[in-house]
Amino acid sequence: MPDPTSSFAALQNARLYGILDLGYVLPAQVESMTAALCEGGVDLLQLRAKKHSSQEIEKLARLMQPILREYGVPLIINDHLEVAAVIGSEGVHVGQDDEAVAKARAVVGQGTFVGKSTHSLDQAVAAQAEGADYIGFGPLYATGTKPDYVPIGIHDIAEAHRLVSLPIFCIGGVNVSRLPEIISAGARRVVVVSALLLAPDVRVHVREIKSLLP
Ligand code: 3NM
Repeated sequence: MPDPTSSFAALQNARLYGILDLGYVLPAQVESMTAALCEGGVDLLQLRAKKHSSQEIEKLARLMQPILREYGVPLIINDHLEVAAVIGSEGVHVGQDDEAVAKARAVVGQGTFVGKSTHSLDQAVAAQAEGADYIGFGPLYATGTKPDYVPIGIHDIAEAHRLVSLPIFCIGGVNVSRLPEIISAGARRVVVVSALLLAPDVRVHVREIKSLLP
């Protein structure tokens, strides 16, 4: 079982949240990619797999766990609440269903943190009221990782931080060249997916993004 005190503390301190998305990474590369992201210095890592079975996700998550534990990086499972519960991941992430946070908590228990995707200020405030432990806020820009989502831009980032006291992870099209404007708009924490996973040298790229964050 994860130590909830240290994983909740890691969440509070996190600046760079990586997602190992199986749309970009082959199952055979999951361990080496996890190690590269950790060596570079991601603070949190989610496993996201939209087209894989629960059994496959569980198997891959179990391969990631020893590597993540070595680096003290919490593992967050996207959507698959039962997998999160069975493997004892530190966190779980859910989408915009009503009651998503309560449902997730009922399955994973109090020791696992629950994050929720939000796509507007109203949704951000609602997610806090619903009891989420952190929120994703985006997509800031159009992104091939979630092509059917309309970008919300960067103008509401500062207001989101005024309205919501939870950790807010800005997401969607975040990359090195956009980071300065995202940070100027008020972001303190980001999620980066394709820009990290497709980087020629993942470790170097993680370090570069971390060095640019406040
Ligand atoms: N969720 P990239 S945007 C998984 O807005 C995800 O909730 C989003 O990938 C949201 O860094 C997104 O490659 C994709 O743009 C982020």
